[in-house]
Amino acid sequence: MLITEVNIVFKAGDGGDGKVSFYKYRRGPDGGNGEKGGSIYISPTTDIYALSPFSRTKKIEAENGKGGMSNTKNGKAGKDLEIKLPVGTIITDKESGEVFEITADFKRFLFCKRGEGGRGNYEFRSGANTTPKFAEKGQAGQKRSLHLNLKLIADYGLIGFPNAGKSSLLKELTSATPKVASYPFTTLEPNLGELNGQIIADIPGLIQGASQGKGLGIKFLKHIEKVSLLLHCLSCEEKEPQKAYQTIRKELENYNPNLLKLPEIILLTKADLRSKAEINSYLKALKGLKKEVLPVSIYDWESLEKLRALFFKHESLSE
Ligand SMILES: Nc1nc2c(ncn2[C@@H]2O[C@H](COP(=O)(O)OP(=O)(O)OP(=O)(O)O)[C@@H](O)[C@H]2O)c(=O)[nH]1
Ligand SMILES: [Mg+2]
Repeated sequence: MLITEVNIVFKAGDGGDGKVSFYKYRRGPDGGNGEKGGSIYISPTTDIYALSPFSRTKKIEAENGKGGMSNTKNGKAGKDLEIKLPVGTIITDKESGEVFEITADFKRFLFCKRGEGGRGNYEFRSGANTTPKFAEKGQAGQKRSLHLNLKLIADYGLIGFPNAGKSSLLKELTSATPKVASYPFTTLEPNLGELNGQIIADIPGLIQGASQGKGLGIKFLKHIEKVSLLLHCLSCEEKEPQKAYQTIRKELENYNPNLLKLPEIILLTKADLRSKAEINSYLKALKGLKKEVLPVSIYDWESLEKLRALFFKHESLSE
């Protein structure tokens, strides 16, 4: 599943404590130094699934440094951690309020600073105090409580009435696993999937009056404002396909007239429910719209191949 939002704590390793210790027979100090902990670095990745491992964990910690030992032996340094975050991630430090955005040209960045090791009592010997009975504590590694929010800019947007088969198509075309059910408003939050490096967004169904706040649709229209292609899903179950199509277009227009300027194709969904002749009469009824119309069915492999081919054509045209 694509994870786009997590709360997590990143913590750099603490430094090891210095040791208080004395040579057995000569009475001088021999406590070694603690070593530094590991720092946490962040860097960008194009893997949009990179937040997924964080959904099962609350804290990511770099190794602590080990404490000093007798015989002036120092501890062992903790290993640094490098965390790759998907391009488009907005990191908010919940305590300081600082915000970082992972862009494609983001350079590897020291994000949580290690704690330095403490000095052992050997380091504190002097003429005035030949037997120091103290050592330094290691410093704490930096800890940050974070909110990570991946804002993907979708390339394709699936829109249409509730129950039109939008989520079913996303499921067939990508590895996303959205909920699909035979009732309206199954999808309550946008689902995202990836096909050939392109992001497809499936948003909750729109209904008449959506632009005035009816149903769930309106607050999700912002996710499709920047797509390069709208996939307008129109079910073969619609009795008046032209009218159904225009209802959705009107809602888009009321929300933001620019949405009407986006390239759009009509997917005549659930084509398996109708005969060839019926599909042809649908195509005829939609001809006046002067839009590309593709009958598709999740049960017809060939129709899905045609849809994939259409995506690839669109991609190569927009490159
Ligand atoms: N026969 C047939 N049924 C389909 C097809 N695609 C989807 N369905 C069914 O139609 C119903 C609705 O599918 P969804 O994919 O949940 O529809 P949706 O557009 O995402 O619906 P909302 O999330 O409510 O907006 C489910 O029962 C699906 O199994 C298809 O190609 N053929
Ligand atoms: Mg859905």
